Amino acid sequence: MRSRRRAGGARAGSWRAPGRVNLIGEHTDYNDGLVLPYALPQGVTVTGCRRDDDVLEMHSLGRTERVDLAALTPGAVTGWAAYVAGVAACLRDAGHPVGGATLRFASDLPQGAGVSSSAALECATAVALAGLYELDIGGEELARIAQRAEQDYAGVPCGILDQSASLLCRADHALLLDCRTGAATHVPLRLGDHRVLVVDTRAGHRLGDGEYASRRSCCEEAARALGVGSLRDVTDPEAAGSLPDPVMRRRVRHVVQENRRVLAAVDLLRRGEIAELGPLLTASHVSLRDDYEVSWPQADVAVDAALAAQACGARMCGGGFGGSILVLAHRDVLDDVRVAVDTAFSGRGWASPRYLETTASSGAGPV
Ligand code: GAF
Repeated sequence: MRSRRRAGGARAGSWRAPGRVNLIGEHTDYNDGLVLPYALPQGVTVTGCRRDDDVLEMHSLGRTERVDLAALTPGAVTGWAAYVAGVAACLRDAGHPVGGATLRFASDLPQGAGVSSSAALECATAVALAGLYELDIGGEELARIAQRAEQDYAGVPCGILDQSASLLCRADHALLLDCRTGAATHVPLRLGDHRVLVVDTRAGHRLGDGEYASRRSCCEEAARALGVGSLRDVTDPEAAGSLPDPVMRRRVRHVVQENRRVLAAVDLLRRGEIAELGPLLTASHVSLRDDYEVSWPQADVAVDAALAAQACGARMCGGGFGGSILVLAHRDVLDDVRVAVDTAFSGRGWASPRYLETTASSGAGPV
């Protein structure tokens, strides 16, 4: 749908889009399921201005890329610039009259850490171009456009979790998103004396190498075999028992139980029973490790070390195969958790992890 011009747009300005932590609800988004992310204070900032030609000029970390928007097709741009150019192209494909721009990016998000640096780049581009061209486009539509850019221009068949988190989250709240209906509910995140610590395991994280895509296609095949539109329609974990393939059965069991865990987590948050969230997070990790098979050795070791140091719960976060875990712990044991994870890593000769204490921040917008 062609967008309307919005009052207060600018020919130049700065915008910011955050990364995210997904509290719980992993590999559920592309199964029409439930997710519960919140936005990080860290993100991607873009400063930009409109151009009179149809050229997109992109600057980041001393690198410059230029593309002619009229000639842009998937595959024409690669690397980091594909995420940016892809958003411009997908905005235009959706009927939004976006023209040339010069965009300068800066980021304080760790890259490859599984906290959505790609989505933050896409969403920063989306809000910047919408702002520069004075387009009135809602966050849900921008999220779908940014998702399309990642799928078509970066080749990752991702769900809608990361882009929605970056665009729709609110400060001090987690976002309960129903990925089937798009219904977004902001759930107050009052952790009291507890903290969520992100531990970047420094094991590189890439979703474009086929494993993520194969999980998604396995779920789609399972839904077809079970005669449902998506795995969201499967509410009884035992229903998967009719599937002949044991791997597929395990994948389905993860998705069905993870959706239930999201709802249970929301209940606990609303009741202020924060420590009780811990076992749900750990159960999510075990399921992602054993049933969905997307965990990696550093994540498993970090989760075990955190739990041994009296964390309430811990789980891998994001798509998997590298990246970060999140740990829910009372603030009094945070130092013990760090020491326990550091010790476990150094004992194995692994690089020291990086730690990020998180707070729930607001979604993308003008700076
Ligand atoms: C990645 C994807 F981009 C998301 O869409 C989601 O599927 C996530 O992995 C797993 O929950 O971040």
